Amino acid sequence: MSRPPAATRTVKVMGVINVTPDSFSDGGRFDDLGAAILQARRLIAEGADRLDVGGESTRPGAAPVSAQAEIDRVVPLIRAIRAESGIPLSVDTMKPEVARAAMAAGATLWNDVTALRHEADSLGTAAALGCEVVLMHMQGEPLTMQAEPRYEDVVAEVAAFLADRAEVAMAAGVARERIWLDPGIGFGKHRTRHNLPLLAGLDRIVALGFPVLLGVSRKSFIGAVAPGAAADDRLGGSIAGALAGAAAGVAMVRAHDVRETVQALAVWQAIASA
Ligand code: HH2
Repeated sequence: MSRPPAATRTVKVMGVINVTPDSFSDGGRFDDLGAAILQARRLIAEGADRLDVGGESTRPGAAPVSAQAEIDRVVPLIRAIRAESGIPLSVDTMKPEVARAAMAAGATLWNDVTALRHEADSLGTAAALGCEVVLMHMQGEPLTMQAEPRYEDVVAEVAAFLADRAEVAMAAGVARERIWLDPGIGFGKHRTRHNLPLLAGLDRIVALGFPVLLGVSRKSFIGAVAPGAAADDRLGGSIAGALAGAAAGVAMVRAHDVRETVQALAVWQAIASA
């Protein structure tokens, strides 16, 4: 196995908490504040480097949520975690209003699956907040993105999109060192024809020169490769995807199963640097 450069050997883990009734794998499990706080404590104890709090599902067909309803879901949890832990927190939202409320409550990273395209003031809000941002690739809109995604060369197109969004964000005043890129596995991509080549070509996204966040946890491409594996039965495939990301040099993986992901990455890293 090739030895990864020192700067890319320590892959961080972002634990996911969805305070939603309908997220594709953990919907309804943490939409009660008490259950969400317990889950946050658990993910921190399991070794999460960051936590990502979401109040709206992005799965195809998920019901849209108003900004106020989203704020009511995520802000109490962000406040509660902030009161007892210094772990960096992000908010998974497309809405500038929600990002503003989350940052005021103690989050420092805006994870936007639309790469700051959802609303006219998304870019200006990110610049004014001075927060870190995740710019993620998605073809189409969450509701319809899986209808008929098309690419000539998925890796080249995703890389070009992310490079362009980083330029646009910097031109709007977002500092270069606050930008993360994410290829958006499962967002407007055919389960195998697009997600697998994109995962195989992750090094070309890493080569853009920004830290890369990768979300493969429990996603449907795993169920396509391993038929019959339901969303809560995809741990092995999720870890395989995380390790493929680590080998390509991603900086962080987004995971529901933090304990197992941290362990897999630690062993991979120990082997890679032996
Ligand atoms: N995937 C999901 C949600 N947010 N954000 C980034 N940056 N990258 C991802 O791959 C990503 C993301 C989908 O997973 P989940 O949050 O579990 O489900 P849902 O959107 O249904 O709440």
